[in-house]
Amino acid sequence: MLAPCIILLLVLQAQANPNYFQQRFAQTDRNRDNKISLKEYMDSLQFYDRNNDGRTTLSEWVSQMTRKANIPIDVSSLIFYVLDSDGNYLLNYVDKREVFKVMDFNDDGFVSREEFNTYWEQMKISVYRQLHRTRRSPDQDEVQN
Ligand SMILES: [Ca+2]
Ligand SMILES: [Ca+2]
Ligand SMILES: [Ca+2]
Repeated sequence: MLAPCIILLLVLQAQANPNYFQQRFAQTDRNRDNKISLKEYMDSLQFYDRNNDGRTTLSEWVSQMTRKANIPIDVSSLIFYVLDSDGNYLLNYVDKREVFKVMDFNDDGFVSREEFNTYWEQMKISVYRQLHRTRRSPDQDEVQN
């Protein structure tokens, strides 16, 4: 039988806009060479930063993720906290640089389409595991056992 967190993940996959991350990759890859440079990735901060102050707040992020990607508020909020590497409740260039380093799995200075997809797949799985853990109450555990 599928683990409950995998079922939750499948529900998310069905709800979420399946083209969203492909669109984000295409929008970020400005020179269309099928890879994202650090500069292209840094410039993409503007996509979520609606008032152009060089940082993305939780509400800017969540409104974009729920409207465009159709990802629920609790999931997009958790993703925000994962991306906020310096923990100041804002997504800024410091956080983007950290994310870029993680995304660039083979360390060649560029994020390929495959690396980008792998990163977001792993993100969705880890966020859904966390959500599943917080949602599950002791009573439900007894019923399952
Ligand atoms: Ca590029
Ligand atoms: Ca931050
Ligand atoms: Ca790479």
